[in-house]
Amino acid sequence: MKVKNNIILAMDLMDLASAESVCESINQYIDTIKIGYPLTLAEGLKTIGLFKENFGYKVICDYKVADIPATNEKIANLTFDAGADAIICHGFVGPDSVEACKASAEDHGKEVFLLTEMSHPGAIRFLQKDADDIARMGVEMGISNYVAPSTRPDRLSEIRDIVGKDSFIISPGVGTQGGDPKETLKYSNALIIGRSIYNAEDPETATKDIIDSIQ
Ligand code: O7E
Repeated sequence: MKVKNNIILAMDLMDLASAESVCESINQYIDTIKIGYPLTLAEGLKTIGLFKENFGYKVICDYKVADIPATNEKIANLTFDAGADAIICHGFVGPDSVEACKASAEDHGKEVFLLTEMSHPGAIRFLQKDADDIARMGVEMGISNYVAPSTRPDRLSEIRDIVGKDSFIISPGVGTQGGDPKETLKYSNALIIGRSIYNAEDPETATKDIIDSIQ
C-alpha cells in the first residue's frame, strides 16, 4: 500500500461531521485513513464508503478482528463488501483465525494487516511475550502487512528484522502516546496518527509540522 507523506490518519472522532471537517482541513496531505470501532459504531459501516467517495481515501478498517475463523470470515466479508481497502486482524488468535481474514481479503482483492505487539503500556503484560512469534507466524503465512508499535523503537526494530525489509509495517503510538515520528520511520513504512492531529487546535498546522519533522 502506498501512503502519502507516510501518514495514516487514525480517525477516532465519533461523529461524521467533525471527522469530515478534520479531513477537509488536511486533505492535501493525506490519502489514507484508518477507522475503528469508535466511528463505525457511532455512524455505521457507511462511513467507509463516504471517506472513499468524498475524499478518495484508502480506508483501513481497524476492527482488530480476534474471533474464531467462521466469525472472522463474516466480519471481514462485511468490511470488504462495505468498501474497505484493508482490515486489521489480531495475531494472538492463531493462524486459522488469521487465515480467515486473509482469505476474505484475497477473495475481495484487498489487503490484511496483522497486528503483532500493541503500543500501550498494558501490552507488555501479555502480548509482548508472543509478539515475535505472531510476526513469525505472519511470515510463514505469507502476510506482507504488519502493525507494530512506535512507542517501543527497540521492539519495532526486532519485529522489522523478523518480517523482513520488503514487508509493510504501519505504526501507531506517535505523538500523544509518546512515539517519535522520525525514529519510528527508521523501521516502519507509515505512521498511524490520531489525537495529535484531530484534537489539535489547527489540524492542518499539526499535520504540516509532523511532515516537516520527518523530512
Ligand atoms: O494515539 P492516537 O490518538 O494517535 O491513536 C492511535 C490509533 O492507533 C488509535 O486508533 C488506536 O486505536 C490505534 N492503535 C494503537 O494506538 N495502538 C496499537 O497497538 C494498535 C492500534 C491500532 O491501530 O491497531 C491496529 C493498527
